[in-house]
Amino acid sequence: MKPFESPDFMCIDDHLTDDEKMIRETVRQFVSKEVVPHVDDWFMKHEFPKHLIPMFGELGMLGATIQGYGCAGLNYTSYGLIMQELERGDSGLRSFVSVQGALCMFPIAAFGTEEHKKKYLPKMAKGELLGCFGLTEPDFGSNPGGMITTARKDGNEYVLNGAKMWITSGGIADLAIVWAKVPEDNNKVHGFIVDRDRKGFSTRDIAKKFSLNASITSELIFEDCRVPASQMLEVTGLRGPFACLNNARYGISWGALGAAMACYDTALNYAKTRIQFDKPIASFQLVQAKLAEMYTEITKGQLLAYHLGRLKDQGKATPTQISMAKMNNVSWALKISRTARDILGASGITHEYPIGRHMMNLESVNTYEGTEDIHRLVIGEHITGIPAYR
Ligand code: TGC
Ligand code: FAD
Repeated sequence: MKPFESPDFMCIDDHLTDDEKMIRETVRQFVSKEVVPHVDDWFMKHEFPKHLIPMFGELGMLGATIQGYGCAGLNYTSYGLIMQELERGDSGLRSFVSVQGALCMFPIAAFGTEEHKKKYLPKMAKGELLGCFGLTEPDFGSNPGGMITTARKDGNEYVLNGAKMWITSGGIADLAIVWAKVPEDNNKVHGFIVDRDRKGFSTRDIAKKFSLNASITSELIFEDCRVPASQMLEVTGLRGPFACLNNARYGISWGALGAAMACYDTALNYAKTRIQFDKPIASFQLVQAKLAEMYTEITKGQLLAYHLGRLKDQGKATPTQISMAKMNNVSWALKISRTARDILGASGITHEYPIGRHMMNLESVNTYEGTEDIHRLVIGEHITGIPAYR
């Protein structure tokens, strides 16, 4: 099979540095060799490929943008390219890397003490310690501000009670970044690093998913779980978890392009070789219209992600710009996967091709990290000045 090449209609490659291209190529080869041939099997068996974790570490993918503490200190464009290549393999693997880096290592780096950073980051960068991020609750998804998990102060400890739901990597995590309301601080939201071995902390994996089967999704349960006050992060209010989401959403805007590219590439190759009415179906205008739309939307998504990456590297990217990129690129990736499935006809529903898996994964990606409509409302608020969530 010929090596994968990403579309580059608008010559974005001309603007990438040699280092950025080299990072993309390294991850591309890793995904082609270690992920693509096996991932359908993992997906079918509902298995997360833990054996890849040390390789993620060796390749510098974990906490890739963090400076020092054993992290690669890459720029955000390189990080985006890594996410794109990983998600070409499977959204579940990109999810794992997003959660470890953007949602767990980032808050430790940004809001942790020097002691936290030294204790956790070097091991997390190697994949020796795994993290999960608990914001969503069974009754509070799009509206995390309503959360009912509490962390009551009791002397030099906080006592956590509540549950977090749909938590990526929960079942395998050595630590959880948990967001809870502190009654002694007017119910303001605070973040805690909760080690797996704390008494009163348990997890339960969510089985029988249609989507992200090669990723672990769990419930976190806290029953009078005591954590030392020193495990509290130095940030108050929802801006703490939302700052983490900005980084993860940014990565997803690139990642979704990778899934879209895998579907487009599969559909294009299929259309050129599938004969109906004595001709390749790629020769029919309606099929070409579908391919042209997929190609155009991938190209527009690339421009959005690339420009956002450069803004982020200059410290200029705003949360609303990130919302737009996450919303647009995931929404289009999902539509592209559905169109690709259509081009393959009946073959599109089989596991012989990756499209069905990407399509089902993208349903989750469109929901997590803020649903498509929540991001639409974020943009609506930016335009009108009127928040319309409530
Ligand atoms: P609101 O009153 O607007 O804001 C509260 C405070 O937060 C600040 N803020 C932000 N700060 C940084 N970045 C952002 N993106 C921010 N958005 C808001 C805001 O300035 C304010 O700060 P302060 O200091 O004045 O208090 O909040 P709200 O309660 O009205 O909610 C707004 C809304 C709906 C947009 C927000 O709640 C939202 O984004 N909801 C979606 C929830 C979500 O995305 N959950 C994701 C959970 S994690 C996950 O899905 C991981 S999947 C991982 C994987 O497997 O890849
Ligand atoms: P709801 O908030 O109940 O939304 C249901 C529907 O109502 C959606 O269509 C939504 O757009 C719509 N809706 C809600 N409010 C409004 C409104 N104001 N106006 C218009 N429409 C609205 N969370 C974590 O904290 N950590 C994780 O690691 C994590 N991993 C996940 C992994 C997977 C596989 C999945 C599926 C989810 C994960 N999540 C995680 C949770 C995810 O962030 C939430 O599912 C998401 O925020 C949406 O919440 P919800 O599912 O409760 O849907």
